[in-house]
Amino acid sequence: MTSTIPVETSLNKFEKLKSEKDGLAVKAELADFARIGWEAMDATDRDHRLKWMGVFFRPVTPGQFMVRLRMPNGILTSGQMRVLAEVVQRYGEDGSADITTRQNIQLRGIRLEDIPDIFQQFEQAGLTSIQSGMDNVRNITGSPVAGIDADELIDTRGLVRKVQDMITNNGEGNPSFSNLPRKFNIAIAGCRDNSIHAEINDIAFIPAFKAGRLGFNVLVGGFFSAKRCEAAVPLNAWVDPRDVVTLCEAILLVYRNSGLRANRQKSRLMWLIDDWGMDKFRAAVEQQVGHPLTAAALKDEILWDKRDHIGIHAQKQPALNYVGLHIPVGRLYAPDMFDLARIANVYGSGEIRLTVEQNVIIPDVPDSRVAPLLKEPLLSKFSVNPSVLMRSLVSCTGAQFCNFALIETKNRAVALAEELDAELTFTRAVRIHWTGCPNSCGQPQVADIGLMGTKVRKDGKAAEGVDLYMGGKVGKHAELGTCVRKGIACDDLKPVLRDLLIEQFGAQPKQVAVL
Ligand code: SRM
Ligand code: SF4
Repeated sequence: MTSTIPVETSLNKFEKLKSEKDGLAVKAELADFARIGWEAMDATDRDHRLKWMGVFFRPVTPGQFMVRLRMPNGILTSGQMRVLAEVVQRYGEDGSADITTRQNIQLRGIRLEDIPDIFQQFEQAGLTSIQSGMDNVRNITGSPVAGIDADELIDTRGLVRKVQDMITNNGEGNPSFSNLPRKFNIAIAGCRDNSIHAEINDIAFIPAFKAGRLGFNVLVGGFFSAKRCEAAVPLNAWVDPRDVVTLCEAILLVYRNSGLRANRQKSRLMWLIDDWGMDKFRAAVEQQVGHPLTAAALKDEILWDKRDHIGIHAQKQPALNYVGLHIPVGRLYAPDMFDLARIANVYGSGEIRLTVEQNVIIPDVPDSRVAPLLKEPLLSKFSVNPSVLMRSLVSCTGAQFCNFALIETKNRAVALAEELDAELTFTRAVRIHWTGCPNSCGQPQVADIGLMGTKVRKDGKAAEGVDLYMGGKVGKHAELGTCVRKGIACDDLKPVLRDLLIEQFGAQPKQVAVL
């Protein structure tokens, strides 16, 4: 495949750095970087190109890098989890990792000098972090209960893996897709509840029947950014599962070759679709595929409300269950990771799955092993039955590690959810998502209550605050929420949320016993 990336006369900083040296070129230089150390490195290699290897310089903690893996369909083995646990325990500054909003894992506090060793261990374990940052395709999400859900329509596991292998050249790194105009997200939904927020991806595959055959309707252009947020729109195409890889490749090539590159705020796929109109975009994809696309099925099969997969659920395989564990805001420490690996081995088949709500699923637990699993001490930390607000809580990284952050998120999110759970009773789920800045990594637009970090003035001083989003709907008829109130100081947030929960979500204050 040849690269035909257009050369523009005035390149922005990122297009310039990519045209000077491909991001993947740093792969061959990792040993050198490790030897000379981060302070002596070329700043562009360190701050940007390393992200092509999934290695993120953290200005908040200079010298302690973040490593973002790829977890196709959010699935890993207990052996892989153990390798990740060993890495954060041995090489990580505070031995922690995070489950991300793309069913993925990021390791914290990693030193550059350890990267060659760590990558060797990844390779032996069948793990990769390649092309997981900057202008590459992010972790590809798929139904978290693929292959074990009794009601699933299409098992997404193999498809997600094949798309990842195509994009990354089986994990070796693929220069054909290492210089996209911007980041790119792909999701493949195989169940009836759209448990991966397909609609917020640049390409989304949604199960649909066409002439009695089961395949996917295709949506394109969904994205969030500080400038604009859009749900994906229909491409008016239906594909057989066997054609998913080819269609992804074709759309990526159209985007790579024709996507807008002048302004990074206007470079995501939707901006190209707007520029061209859907008919021209679809025709370009058809030309790239080499044949006409089949028109979309009139209706898709997303008919259910979204499930969160927490708790104990019967699998499609008789006498087996999957057990969803709630991981508060996705934060894991090395001992937790070792324990999760052990639990997956002792009670399940050794497989571990991740959800976009930053939680874990242990599949293949026989009926007779459920009760002993529930007695495991780890389950007092990672509950199968968390309190209502904690259960649906999602948070991006925030100020602890992210230099874009306008506020601290994860600790604040947990503290507030715990306090409000202690004070209120609920008759329904309420999904609260926190995100530290307008980049929206914590997806506040899909939440019942979304909280986006901002700066406010309180008592004449600058303070941390949030903009309030509401109206996000997930599952069938998914819709994006919008900002309904701006600039609430974090110190004033609790009573605001309490009133909102009582007035709009039917929460009731708990009765306090009078003695
Ligand atoms: Fe994100 C940039 C973290 C999901 C939109 N995101 C970043 C960076 C890399 C910024 C940086 O260099 O510090 C953050 C790293 C912080 C850190 O140390 O962890 C970061 N994004 C995350 C994660 C870890 C949030 C989380 O706590 O789960 C998620 C990692 C997913 C993964 O495994 O790959 C994450 N980011 C998302 C999502 C949600 C999603 O994909 O469903 C979005 C919105 C959807 C989208 O992209 O359309 C998202 N992240 C962004 C953006 C805005 C993109 C844009 O087009 O403008 C940025 C900024 C950028 O790319 O310039 C960004
Ligand atoms: Fe960082 Fe902002 Fe993304 Fe949160 S939303 S991880 S603060 S870039």
